[in-house]
Amino acid sequence: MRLASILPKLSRWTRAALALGGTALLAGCNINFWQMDGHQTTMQTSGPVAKSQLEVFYVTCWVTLVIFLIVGGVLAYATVKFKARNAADEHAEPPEQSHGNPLIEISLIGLSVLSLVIIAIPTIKAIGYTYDVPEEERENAYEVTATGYQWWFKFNYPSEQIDGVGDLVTANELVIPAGRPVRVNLRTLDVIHSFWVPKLAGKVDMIPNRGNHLWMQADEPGYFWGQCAEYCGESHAVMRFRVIALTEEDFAHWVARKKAPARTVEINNADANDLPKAQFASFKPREYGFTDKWDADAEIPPLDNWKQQQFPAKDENSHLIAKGRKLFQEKTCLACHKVRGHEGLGITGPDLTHIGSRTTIAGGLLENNPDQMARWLLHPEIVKPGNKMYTTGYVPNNITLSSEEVSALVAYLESLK
Ligand code: HEC
Ligand SMILES: [Cu+2]
Repeated sequence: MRLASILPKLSRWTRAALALGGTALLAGCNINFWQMDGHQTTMQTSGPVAKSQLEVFYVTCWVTLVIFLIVGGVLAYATVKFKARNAADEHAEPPEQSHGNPLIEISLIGLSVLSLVIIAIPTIKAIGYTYDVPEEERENAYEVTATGYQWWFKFNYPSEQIDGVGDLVTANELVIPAGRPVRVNLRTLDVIHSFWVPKLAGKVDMIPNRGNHLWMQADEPGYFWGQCAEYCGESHAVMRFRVIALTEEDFAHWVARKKAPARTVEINNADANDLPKAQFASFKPREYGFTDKWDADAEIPPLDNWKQQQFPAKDENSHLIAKGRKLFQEKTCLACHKVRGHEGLGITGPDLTHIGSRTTIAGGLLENNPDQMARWLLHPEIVKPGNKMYTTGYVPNNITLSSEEVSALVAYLESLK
C-alpha cells in the first residue's frame, strides 16, 4: 500500500506522533539546526570572502523579513476586519474600494526602490571585493589553478616548479597556506563545473574556453569541504574535494615533500614469508562501511587526521607493494595515472604520485583507507556511477581484479605517501 493512501486513515494522534518522530530522527542525524554548522554550511565562515558573502545574505534576509511583516500584517488585518461574520454579511456590498489611490501607489513604488537600493549597495560592494584579491594584498597572494574533470578536480601549483617536469600537480585535495590570500584560476577540461568551498568562498563556474578565477583566504589552519556546484552529469552530486589550510611553515614542508618523486619502499626479504592473506574477499559492493573520520564529532579532528595520513603505515609489506607496482603496469592503470618517478605516465586520471597521503579518494567521496581503496578498485561503477575510470578504462580494457591483486594494488597505492 502506498504511503499516501495510508496517511489519511491514521488518527490525528498517530500522525502527530509520526511527525514528532520524524523531527527527532532528523535532529538525531547530526544536523544541528540552530547552529547550522555542518561541513558545508555558509552560516559559519572561516575566511573574509565567505564572510562578505554571508553579510550580503543577512542584508537581503532582513530587508525581505520587513517586507514580509508589512505585507503579512496588511493581509492579516484585511482578513480579520472584512471577514463575513453572519449570513447577512455574505451578501453585503463590498466595502469602499481604494484602487488607484495615488498616495499608496507612490509609497509602494518608493518603498520597493528603497529596499532594492538597500540590498544593492552592499551587494555591489561584495561583488567587487570577492572578484579578486584586494590591490594592497596582491603581492602577498598565492596562486593555484583548479581544473574540473568529470568528476574530480586537478590542482596545479605554478609557483612550485619541479625540474624537468613543470608545475607541482595534485588532485582532489587543495593544500593552501593559511592567513594568506589564495587566487584560484578556474579551468575545466570538459563541461561546466563550479568551484565552491562554502566556508571559504564560491561559487564561480569553471567554463570551457574561458578563464575564470576567484580568491579565498582561510583565517586559520583547517580542513574544509568543497563541492562542484554546477550540474555536470551523472556523478555531479559526488564530485567533491577538500581544502587543507596549513601554517606557512607546515605548508613549506608539504610543498617540499610533494615535489619529491613517488616513494619507493625498499624490498625487505623477511616480508616474503609474511604476506597477508587476501583481505578483501568477502567485500560487499553496496555496503557503505564508512568510518567517517572527518565528522565533526569524530575522535580525531579532521586536520590532525590529515596530518597522520602523511606518515607511512607501520604494517607495510614490501613484497606486496612491489607486486602492486607491477600490477599497476600490467593492468594498464599507468596509462591514465601519473606516478612521478615510477612507471605511471597518464594524465587523464588524477595524479597518484602521493595518493597515500590524501585523506580521500574518488573525488573526495570515500575516506582513504585500505577498505575503501579496495572497494573503489573492485567496484568503481557502483561507488561512482558513470566515472571515466570504469567507462573508458575498465570496460574497454577488460580490467578485472582478483582479491589478491586488489590487496597488492592497495598496498602499493597506500605506500605512495
Ligand atoms: C581510462 C583511464 C583509467 C584507467 C585505465 C584507470 N584509471 Fe584510475 N581513475 C581514472 C579516473 C578518470 C579517475 C577519477 C574518477 C572520479 O573520481 O570520478 C580515477 C581514479 C582513481 C583513483 C582515485 C584517485 C583520487 O585521487 O581520488 C585511484 C586510486 C585509481 N584511479 C587507481 C587506479 C588503478 C589501480 C587502476 C588500474 C587497475 C586504474 N586506476 C585504472 C582513470 C583511469
Ligand atoms: Cu562538476
